[in-house]
Amino acid sequence: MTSLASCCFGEQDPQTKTIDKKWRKEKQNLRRQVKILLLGSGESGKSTFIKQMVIIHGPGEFTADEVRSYRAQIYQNIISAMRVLLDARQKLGFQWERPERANNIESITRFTIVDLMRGISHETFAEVAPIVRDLWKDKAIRKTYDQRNLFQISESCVYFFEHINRVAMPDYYPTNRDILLCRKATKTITEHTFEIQKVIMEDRRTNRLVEARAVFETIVNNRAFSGVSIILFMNKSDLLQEKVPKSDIRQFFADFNGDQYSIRDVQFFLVDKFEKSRKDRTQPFFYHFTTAIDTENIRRVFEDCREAILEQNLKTLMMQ
Ligand SMILES: Nc1nc2c(ncn2[C@@H]2O[C@H](COP(=O)(O)OP(=O)(O)OP(=O)(O)O)[C@@H](O)[C@H]2O)c(=O)[nH]1
Ligand SMILES: [Mg+2]
Repeated sequence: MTSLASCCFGEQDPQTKTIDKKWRKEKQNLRRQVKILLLGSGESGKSTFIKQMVIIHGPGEFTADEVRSYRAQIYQNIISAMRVLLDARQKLGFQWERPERANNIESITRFTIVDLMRGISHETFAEVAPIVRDLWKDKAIRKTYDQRNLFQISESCVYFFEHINRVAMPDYYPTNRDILLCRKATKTITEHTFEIQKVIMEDRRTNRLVEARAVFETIVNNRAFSGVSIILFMNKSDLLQEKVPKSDIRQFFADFNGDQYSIRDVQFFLVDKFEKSRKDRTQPFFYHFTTAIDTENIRRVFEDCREAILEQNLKTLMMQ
């Protein structure tokens, strides 16, 4: 676009030139700006993706206030997870490997949901950390964890149980990895410089994949999103990789007819399920297998997405 000054008055004065240059740059920036709306079922990794944006495209690290708040949240994550395991062990009726450990459970179960929501101080956490560490050693707790498909638990708890000595130190300062693995449910719709995320109420009785597909189906077929580039992130690929050799997908999807031990077969079967739920198949379909806690993976995926979106926007522009 030419400036008003140059078309009306011929030669530009320096000030107009500067404004003109600034305007062109602004416009270029706007063209490059991509807005992302992250939608997905609860605990699918939306906030984790945003944390990666802070690391990759933002300041690179979290503010001291954020880190402090994550520290308290990590204490909470650890105690809550052990509470869940203790409760599930009892319900499953697994016998303690060392019965004397049963004497210690009260120091964990005494924490009410309200206590946990209010926040755990370092002193309190330091007191219970050795007990958590010891309980995590018991075969009954490990066996309970192996049955986690029967109850709700964040799989990040294993990482924190294994790093509990470091977390319990008085000068503990969460690393980026700790922050990426820390779990805090988002209760609001939040707009960031990078994107908008939305929470959809979870239905805890449904298999998570079935739930995720239902969310996708609603979004992809919604008229509000027609003409918008939709990219499917099949997140938690690392966990799928761990699970495929141990469990049988045919238990959940009877129509699976590939090799149940092949990660690729399982991944593509699942993508296909999502793909087929699209009513309008004329729009291109992009998908990525992601691991939101892995910064390098998200850096690469984000670049690919940006290029794909820009390319598609360009095509749309040329068709207009
Ligand atoms: N192993 C693994 N854990 C992940 C991955 N993505 C997210 N997580 C963990 O899963 C938990 C939930 O992730 P969040 O990012 O809080 O999920 P969310 O979609 O924002 O959930 P809501 O806010 O409840 O809607 C966190 O503890 C993350 O560390 C992944 O790719 N692999
Ligand atoms: Mg969230």
